Amino acid sequence: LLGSSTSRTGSADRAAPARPTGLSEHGRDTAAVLAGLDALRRDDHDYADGTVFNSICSAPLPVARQVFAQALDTNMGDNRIFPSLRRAETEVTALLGDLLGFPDAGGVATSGGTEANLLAVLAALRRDGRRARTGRPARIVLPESAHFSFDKILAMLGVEPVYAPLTPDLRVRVETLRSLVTEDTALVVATAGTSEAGAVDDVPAIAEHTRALGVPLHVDAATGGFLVPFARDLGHPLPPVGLDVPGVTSVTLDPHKYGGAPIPAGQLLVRDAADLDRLRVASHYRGTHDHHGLLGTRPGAAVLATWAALHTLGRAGYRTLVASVFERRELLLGLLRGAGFAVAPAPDLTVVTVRHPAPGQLVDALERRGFIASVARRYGLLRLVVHWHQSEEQLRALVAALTDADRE
Ligand code: 0PR
Repeated sequence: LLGSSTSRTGSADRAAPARPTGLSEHGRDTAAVLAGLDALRRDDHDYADGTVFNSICSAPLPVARQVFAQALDTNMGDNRIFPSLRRAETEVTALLGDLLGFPDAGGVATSGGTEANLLAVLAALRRDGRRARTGRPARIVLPESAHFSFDKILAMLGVEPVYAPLTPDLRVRVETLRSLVTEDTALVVATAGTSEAGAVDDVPAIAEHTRALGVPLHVDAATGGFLVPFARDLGHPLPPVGLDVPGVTSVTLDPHKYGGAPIPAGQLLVRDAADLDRLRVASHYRGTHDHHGLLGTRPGAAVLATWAALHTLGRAGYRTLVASVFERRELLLGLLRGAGFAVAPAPDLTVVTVRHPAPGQLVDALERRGFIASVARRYGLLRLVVHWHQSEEQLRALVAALTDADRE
């Protein structure tokens, strides 16, 4: 099941980029431009080359790549020129709604998880009549593990965050979170697959409480949206995280992570169509449509490629891919433990964290050996991301390099 490919070594050139001398008067021929581009990209890694162990993104499916390339000129900001895009967005929304347990979901195709999270927060603020009456800043309760997209969003929207602490498993501490939520809370956020550790919050336990108080609950499933449903089918002990959980009002998911679609495909799903109305902005041209997202001109290629990925794989295709990623994870865990590394905690999804006295130095030493790993800075843990671009041989090479780097 695990393919093989060679591993490359040599770390990226960290020298400052050369300063361009300005736009030349006359253009260059295509061959010269492409040669220049090769030089520009000389230090880029390739997901397939066995060096990338820090990325939740991967190469898209071949069909998604093909569709994206063919649809580069399509613009979701104008569905009179491209009526297919509204149909594709509606269909993708229904397919992803079905995946997350609610085929009647409304939704917006976004540019990645950041925009989807932003729209969820904005919809909640507009839903929050109480705040409008009191004039106080809106309060949002979110886990300390929330993705840094929320740092941007809360700053942009002037929202006051209330952070709930984590358990040793790096999931949000449900009892404490529940105690922080009041009827004045504009929104609660839970994460289904934190970017740093892949931890999946106990969404049903949180939702029970928010629902009783009438507070909306957004699940950031950018990382885990395509993993959790299939992992559950495969018998992994994970809670449901989607709109099948009563009380969950919106979900973010990122088809460009484990969905086989290209960057920047992203998606917001909402239970209640009224949330889409809260986001609606009318464009200024007669005959053109309303906008629900942040972007005006937006790439139709991403939604068409997502449509193609979903229809190509079907449930069985995703289940097989997810099984293969979990198989790689088990291999990596065994190799790490065998080499004496302290895995901490047992991972929910595909991010493996390792306790180490100097994770930063270890990552630097690994990079000198050509491998990209990362440090989950807030936890002080070495972070390794498992993805389907890695072969068994490459995972073995990683752990051999880690062992070697650790001796430095
Ligand atoms: N929420 C969660 C839980 C995420 O993991 C991410 C992305 C986002 C929101 C934001 O989504 P967009 O990046 O699509 O706007 N998390 C990745 C991460 O932090 C982003 C990433 C992916 C970074 C690949 C580097 C990389 O190589 O890991």
